[in-house]
Amino acid sequence: MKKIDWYDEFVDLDHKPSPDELIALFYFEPPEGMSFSESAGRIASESSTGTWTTLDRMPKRMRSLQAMAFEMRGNLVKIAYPLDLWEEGNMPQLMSGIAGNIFGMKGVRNLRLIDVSLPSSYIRHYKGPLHGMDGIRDMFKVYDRPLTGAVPKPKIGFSASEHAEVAYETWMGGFDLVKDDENLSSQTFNRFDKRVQQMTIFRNRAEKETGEKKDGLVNITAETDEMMRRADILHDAGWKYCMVDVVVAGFSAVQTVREHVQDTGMIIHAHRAMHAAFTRNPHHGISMLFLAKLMRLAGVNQIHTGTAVGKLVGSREEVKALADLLRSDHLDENIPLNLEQDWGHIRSSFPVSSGGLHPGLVPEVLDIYGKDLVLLVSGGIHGHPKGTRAGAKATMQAIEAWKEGISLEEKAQNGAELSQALEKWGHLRPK
Ligand code: CAP
Ligand code: MG
Repeated sequence: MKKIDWYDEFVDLDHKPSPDELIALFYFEPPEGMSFSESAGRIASESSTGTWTTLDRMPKRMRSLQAMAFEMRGNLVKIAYPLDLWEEGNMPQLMSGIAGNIFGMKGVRNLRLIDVSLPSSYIRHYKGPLHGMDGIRDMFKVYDRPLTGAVPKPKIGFSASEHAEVAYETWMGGFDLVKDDENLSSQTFNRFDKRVQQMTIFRNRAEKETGEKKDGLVNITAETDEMMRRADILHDAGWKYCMVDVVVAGFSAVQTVREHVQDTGMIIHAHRAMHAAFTRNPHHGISMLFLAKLMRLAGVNQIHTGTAVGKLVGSREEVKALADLLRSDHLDENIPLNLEQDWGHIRSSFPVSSGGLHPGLVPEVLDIYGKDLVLLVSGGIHGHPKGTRAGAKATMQAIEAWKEGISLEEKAQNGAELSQALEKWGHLRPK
């Protein structure tokens, strides 16, 4: 019978990828009655040049664009993608290929994109972060501890001036940064322009009174032209950072913001709200590791990576792998978590740990991450019995205890604020 499909031509276990091929690692489950090889062929075909049936008049040269499944181990498959499949520097197009139709194919029951090893011939078309972690530390003159920050809570509802007053208390408690919550943009009760104006007044006052650099992660997420306008308002008011909800804004928007800050030198904080819609299921979707890789490549300076001990999902191993991916120049292959990655000219990004944290959990988080981290403690300072400023002080005392290698309880003997925090929360791990 005449061959009607050609998926087997996208599987070659003897294929040796060339140095400039992109290598993707997938977890996959074939549907009932389909072999692993047939299913792997469908993944490679649909994410490169294939379709469901043979094409008798296909020009021979197009075979050089075919992806090739070349290594299979249980539910894991590695697929090599010729470089020419990918437009230089176009992140959305990369995702339409390796993370597009394939998730909806009947040829897989489940499919998860774990990682893609990007060759230097691909990453050279991206700028990456404008400042590495060192550049950001130089701005704050903070070198021996994590950068610290908090979100005013309740997360939504303050007026612009109330928001700025909470920010002032946070900065006066010793924190470096005050972050907008992911769903705060420019609502009727807290317009963006008004919030920036109020925050600027209180930031200047806090800097004057403390002698320390203070800044904010103000959320510019909106339609892209409006995002540029908001970034410029921040820059003109002397702010170093802007914040983007990168998943809901999208890869194109992140690339646009990165181009836009090239001249102003602004730092981009990436919130990852909505990531868990596709990162959480271990059998289907896209790993947080790959999202973080793309965000560093796109040029964000810091991105949320979890706590392992707080209120949101993310294992200790995943959190550690994420931190290494963002901070290092090279990552060795560590299946099933990640593939090898050389970062070349791409500067480092800070991991951000946030979500259900309070002073009692600080040492556990720092034991995982070390000091090269942005630590966000929000409910865990505003819920302090003595209020926001005391909560921030308690957190700073907890960081000092970790640095000094002493227990929180010991540190609390000389830190009333930490003692009060431990009395309320102890070492509670919120659910
Ligand atoms: C944390 C937070 C952050 C989450 C995001 C919140 O507040 O502001 O958005 O940390 O999760 O809205 O829950 P709390 P992740 O400190 O009061 O919990 O960092 O995992 O992306
Ligand atoms: Mg939030």
